[in-house]
Formats: sequence, structure tokens, C-alpha cells
Amino acid sequence: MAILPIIETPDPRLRVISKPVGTFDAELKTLVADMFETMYDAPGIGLAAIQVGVAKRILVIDLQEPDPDDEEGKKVIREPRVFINPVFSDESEEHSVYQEGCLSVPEQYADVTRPAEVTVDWQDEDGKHHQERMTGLMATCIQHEHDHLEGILFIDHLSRLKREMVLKKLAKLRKAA
Ligand code: GNR
Ligand code: NI
Repeated sequence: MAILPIIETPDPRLRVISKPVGTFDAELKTLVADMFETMYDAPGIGLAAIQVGVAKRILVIDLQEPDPDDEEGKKVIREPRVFINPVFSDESEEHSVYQEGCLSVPEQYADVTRPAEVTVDWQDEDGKHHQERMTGLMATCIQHEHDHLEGILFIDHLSRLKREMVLKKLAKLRKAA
């Protein structure tokens, strides 16, 4: 297992459209395991393969956020989910607003409006097909992750003014570091 470096904006690799996975082999399982380790270490609630420089349609999600007050060794119950080649359908008319962040746009947060519910078809690490209606935070998170597969970042959903404010704050943060 390995913690992989996370790519940050404006790295052009974040704008690449990821390719479908066609081979469900041991190499894929290693990549998925490394993606989980990287996401838990960050920490984040989701990660797309392109964020670690791999242009494949692979997402990992665990909505169970680690409790920063938790003592070392005391672990939250993890709920790892992997989505390979996810396809969306039947997005709800109803929308929800959530304050989003992104490991590739570090320490910046802004409200994003997305369909409240979406049906997702995907494959698991063995290539087996699944379908589920996603709601709540899972619906928001999987749409954020799916955007990464299309080279889209959450800041692209903001007004130009808000986007420029976020990028300016990020530049300031980096200068201070
Ligand atoms: O850790 C993350 N938190 C988050 C919060 C609200 C909506 C989406 C997310 S995903 C993000 C991790 C990330 O950048 N995934 O691509
Ligand atoms: Ni992200």
C-alpha cells in the first residue's frame, strides 16, 4: 500500500477526461487500495483516480469522516465504497446545496448546487455491475467525484467572481506557506 501525491489546481492533468476501466486485475485492486489509503490520510470523503494522476474512471468514497478528537488507535468504523465506470441517470428535479471542498483545491470551500438524487450504475473491483439510487451527502459526493472524471472541479460550478475569490485565497495561502 502507498500514499500517493494528490495533484492540485491548476495542474492540467485535472482537466483530462478519464478513460473507462476494461481490465479488472490485481493492478486495479492495488490502485484502489492506494486510493483509499491516500484519501484516509488526506483526509477526505472521496477521491477520483485523476487526483493521483491516473486517468481512469475510478472513484473511492467513505462518508464516515474521521473524528479529529478521536484518540490515536481508536478508529471510526469505515465504510469504503468503490465505483468503477460510474454512469448517472434520472437526476432529480429537486436540487440541494452543500458546502463543498476538494483535495485538489486545498482548504477552500463554497456552496455548490446539484441534483439532490441520482441513480448510479457502476462496476466493482471484480467487474460486477451494481445500481443504486443515491441521496443526501452520497449524491453530492459522487457527483463531485464524477465531475473529476470529466475534468471538472467544484469551482467550475461557481460564479466567475466567487471562483476568482477562491483562487485568490488559494494563491495567498500558498504564498504564505
Ligand atoms: O473531502 C472532500 N469533501 C467533500 C465535501 C463536500 C463535497 C465533496 C467533497 S469531496 C472532497 C474530496 C475530494 O476532493 N474529492 O474529489
Ligand atoms: Ni475533489
